[in-house]
Amino acid sequence: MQRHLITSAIPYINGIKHLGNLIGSQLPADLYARYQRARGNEVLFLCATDEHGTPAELAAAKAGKPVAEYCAEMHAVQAKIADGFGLSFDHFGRSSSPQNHALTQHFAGRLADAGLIREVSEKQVYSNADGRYLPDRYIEGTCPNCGYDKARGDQCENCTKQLDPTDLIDPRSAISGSTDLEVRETKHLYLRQSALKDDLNAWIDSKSDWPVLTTSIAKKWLHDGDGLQDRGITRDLDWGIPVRRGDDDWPGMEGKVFYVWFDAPIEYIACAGEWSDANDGADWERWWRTDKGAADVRYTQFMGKDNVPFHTLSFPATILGSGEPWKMVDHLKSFNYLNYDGGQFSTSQGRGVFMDQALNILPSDYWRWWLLSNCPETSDSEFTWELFQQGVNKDLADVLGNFVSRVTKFCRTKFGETVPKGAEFGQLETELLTDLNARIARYCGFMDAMEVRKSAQELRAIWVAGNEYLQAAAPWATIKEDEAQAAMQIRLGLNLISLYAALSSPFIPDAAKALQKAMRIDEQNWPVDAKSATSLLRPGHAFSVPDNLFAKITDEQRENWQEQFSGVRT
Ligand code: B3M
Ligand code: ZN
Repeated sequence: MQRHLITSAIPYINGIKHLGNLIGSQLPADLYARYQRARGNEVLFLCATDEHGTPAELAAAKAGKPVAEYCAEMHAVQAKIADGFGLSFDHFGRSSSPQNHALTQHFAGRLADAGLIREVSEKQVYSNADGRYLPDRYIEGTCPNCGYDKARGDQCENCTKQLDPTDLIDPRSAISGSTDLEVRETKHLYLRQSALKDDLNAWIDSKSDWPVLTTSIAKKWLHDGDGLQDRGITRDLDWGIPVRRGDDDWPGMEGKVFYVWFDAPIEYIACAGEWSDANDGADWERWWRTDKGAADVRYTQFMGKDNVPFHTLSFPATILGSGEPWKMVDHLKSFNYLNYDGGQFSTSQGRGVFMDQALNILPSDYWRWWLLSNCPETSDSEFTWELFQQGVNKDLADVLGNFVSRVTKFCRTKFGETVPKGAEFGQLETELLTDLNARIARYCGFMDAMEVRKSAQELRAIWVAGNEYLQAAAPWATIKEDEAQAAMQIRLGLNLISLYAALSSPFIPDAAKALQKAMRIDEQNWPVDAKSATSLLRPGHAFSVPDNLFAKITDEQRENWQEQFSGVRT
């Protein structure tokens, strides 16, 4: 049995995420977690809300609430929506947890002891109009690297370069748009990433199986220009984790907090501590400490491409620099962007479909299937209502749903609601099972490799194979001449439904459960061999005809949604 530690990038607390965020990390992470569990492996799947930083402060102010209260409320909202999408986290934590406070301060102390932190007196942008320092992403301006004119103070979205606010050309306040900015002197802590450059380089070189998208981004920031830059890890904000050196005060750092990107990845670890506290003190160190059993854990991270530098450089620098035996990521799966109807999904502009809205109009499996089978894996991809309608109607309704409905209804009419016995499998059946065996092996190979789109294609092909068999076998014609033959064909059809339930469960867990319920299957092993998997339901086994699995999206619905989601969310 393998052990899989799986984390998804932790979503910012300030508002409900859109479908682009969902498919960029949480949903594919869930697919992988469900698959690994179904294969009988031990999984710890963690996610959390990312609660610190200026965005949280500003969103709370806008909502007219104290920031701690705002975060607690939004955490509950996000947890409920995640549940609605079937995201099967073992724990959905909070980066503001006491566990993360302690662990973040611990790491800072270790890094300081190792001589990897230096104090820098620096100039920082103060906005007179806003009456506050403007950190990171609340300063906008032109990227000094690529010239993009909406670069943020922490990172350029266009070229992914990590930036400091003072790097921006023609800076303005993203809060008020004011250019009445002045530079003031303040003291901050810097993590000496440059001192860890060789260690990081060697570590990245040891990851020969990483996707090119991941390593190329990491290598770029390791070697381009002046190479890896030291990073400021503190901020002048009220809300956040107070700067302390382990359990001790940090003289000169009073009133400052750690930078959100310093504490957010540490929450991956702290979240396991939260999980432990919520589960009778379960042993979390066996997942995270290589000296305490985590050496044989396989750790996979999921994230959007803009998060890659933080996960390949900054967070590993924190861990390596601590000199402690923490588990480091084995495989890092990153995604491109999903666009919305010819533009970008945008939280700040309220553009696109947001997770709560999606669940209000259709059950989660419709979204899960479409998003996963069209995920922005090797390049950006595009959500349009036409594509969504086509994908859902063809794959889910016409192929899978139709197969289930035809087989179960035909059986009910001709043989009643139990699996009929009939003849032995003939040549057509043997051929189908051989084909399915090859396809199942391919499907598992793609799932193991986290090739999301290829997995979806193979699963669809497995559904199609059932339909083609049914078409060729034509039990509705066979029955007129040879009832035993038709009974055998339908027995196979019913067993294919059970096979589909198991294989489809990582993608469409609710539909899979509905199929298992209709087929009266309590427990099911992952099918590796089509022949034995299709003899699970024995003759005489009772079943019921499931309700219509998937309703087709009508043109009228599509047009209405197109209209409804064409504007800006208010
Ligand atoms: N909250 C950004 C994002 O959601 C950030 C990820 C943190 S992962 C440690 O894209
Ligand atoms: Zn740029």
